[in-house]
Amino acid sequence: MPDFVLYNAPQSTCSQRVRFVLNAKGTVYEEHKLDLFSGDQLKSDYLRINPNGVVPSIVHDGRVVIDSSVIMEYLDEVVPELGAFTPADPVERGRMRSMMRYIDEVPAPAIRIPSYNLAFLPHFQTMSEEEFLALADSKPLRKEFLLKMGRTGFPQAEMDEALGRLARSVARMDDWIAESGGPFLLGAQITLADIMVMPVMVRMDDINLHTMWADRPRVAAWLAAVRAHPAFEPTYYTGSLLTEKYPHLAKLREERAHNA
Ligand SMILES: N[C@@H](CCC(=O)N[C@@H](CS)C(=O)NCC(=O)O)C(=O)O
Repeated sequence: MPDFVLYNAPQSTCSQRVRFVLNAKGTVYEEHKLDLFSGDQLKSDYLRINPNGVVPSIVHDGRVVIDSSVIMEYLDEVVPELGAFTPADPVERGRMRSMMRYIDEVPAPAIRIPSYNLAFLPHFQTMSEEEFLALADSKPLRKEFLLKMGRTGFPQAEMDEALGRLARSVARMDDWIAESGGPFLLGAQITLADIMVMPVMVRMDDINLHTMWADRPRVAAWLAAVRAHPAFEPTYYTGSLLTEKYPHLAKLREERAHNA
């Protein structure tokens, strides 16, 4: 059995961060794919690993580490010989960590709103009100989030607010790249900060929000550089994108390609 066991979900943006680090380091790991719509993350066996009832979680030599950004830092510490994603200079390291905090504060929660409204909502609409309330109640971390969405989706005001936060995040990334000289957020080397925000940007691209960086060539070049990393493809295996699962989103994307 490999030393690392990853519990995750193909389309989960938090899981994609961790898969990228594992793949980039060439780490051998056993992958467990949880079906988040069937509630695998809320089963008692899994709650013993991660009491927050979310993915990802990693078990290393029988010991559990949870929360994607913590797992990324942990992996970079325990597998340092296979490519470091953390700058050696303490000031740069601090800079990377403040970017990571910003990413978890602003764009990472914001992308959930369009993701749920555009892709996941129909799943909840098939439930009765009682089933939906019971499901929300069973979620240790996301009860209020789900109740706010309800079975009609987040209201337009909430959607606009999320899109505003995403646009501000893209502008912030553009500033960081300009300051560092790129192509990555902190300069020539890809760091954990890039990997943190990668799934948000890939998701935005997937759901046609790429227009937010249409006039920001530095951000477009950043995304191209991340996609060119050898860890990108194995991380985004088939089934990792929303357009690969939801035909109505795929159709929008095809129209986009057609009009380009
Ligand atoms: N802060 C946590 C958040 C994890 C999280 O929200 N995971 C989502 C998928 S990206 C999840 O498991 N959702 C399941 C649910 O809402 O029931 C992390 O970064 O690991």
